[in-house]
Amino acid sequence: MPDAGKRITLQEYVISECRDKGQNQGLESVIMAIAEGSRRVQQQVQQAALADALGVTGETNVQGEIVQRLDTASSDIFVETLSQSGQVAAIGCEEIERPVIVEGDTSEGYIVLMDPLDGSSNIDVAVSIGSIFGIWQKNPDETVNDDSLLRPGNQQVAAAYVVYGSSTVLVLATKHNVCGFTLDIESGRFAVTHPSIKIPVECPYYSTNEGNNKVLDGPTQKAITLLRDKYSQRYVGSLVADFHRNLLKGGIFAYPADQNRKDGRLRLMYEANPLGFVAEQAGGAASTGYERILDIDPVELHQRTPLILGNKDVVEDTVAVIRGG
Ligand code: P6P
Repeated sequence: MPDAGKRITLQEYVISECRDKGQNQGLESVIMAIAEGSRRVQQQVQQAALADALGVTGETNVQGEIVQRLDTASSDIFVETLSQSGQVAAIGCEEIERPVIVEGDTSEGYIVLMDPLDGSSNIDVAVSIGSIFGIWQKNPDETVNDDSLLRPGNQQVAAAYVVYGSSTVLVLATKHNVCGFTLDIESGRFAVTHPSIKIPVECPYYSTNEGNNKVLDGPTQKAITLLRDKYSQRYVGSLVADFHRNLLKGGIFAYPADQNRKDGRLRLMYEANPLGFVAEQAGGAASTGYERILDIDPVELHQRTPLILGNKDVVEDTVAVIRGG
């Protein structure tokens, strides 16, 4: 087993990125809460079948989607670790209709928007899934309420995602860098494995649900056809897995609006905004097809958005065709 002990740990990295640079005081505690939660989620995901924890709860979430038992378990885990960090004032979560306002003195705290377990349809078939987090710094002395969470993505101070795949990788984007860490199962610590991630200029892959092609408008169908003619399709059906591959290898992810989903399928606040922040910090781009994702002024916690995400040049070319260029 490679010695993760010789690698910089996530905690050492976050201290150097934040505390030593005198920025985002307390962000380290938020990141470590995400890390601890993902370590526990990883254990649950790996053991779910053996613990009879697969399957559905019989409920539907605010999105009207069937709730997987691991969705609820993951949401509970992250709400607990984030609330106990002492630095989180409020949490928005895909699985919870209203924001969780954390009690206690968090006058200098952070606001975290999360999709605790993305890719639920893949849980029962052992395909990669993930967790996604957007992090905003609350305004000092603001008394947080539901509206405190409705901030544009361009005000995020950091974003992170975790992919539970052949290994468990946490990717953290701050204003200065995008860094990947791999979980050492034995020690329970994340160690640096991808020190400084930049999305490759070469773009070998496109990720889209080709089954939706028949319900796309003309310009969008043309945009997807151009991607199909140029690149190889890779589509897992888990946004985090598709995005992580494209971030490391080069590629574009496209879930555009269609006749059945005029506002798109994916969620702005805890999917598009965090991954758009990661993409841009890695030299990529994120668009609705008509505007930059991070510039959208949100009106509703669970609002959806079309999402074109990945290699900057290819995103820009695809957007130009969607807009009828
Ligand atoms: P479709 C998973 O449910 C998810 O929210 C994303 O992770 C994924 O990219 C998308 O939906 C897949 O949607 O319509 O292709 O099954």
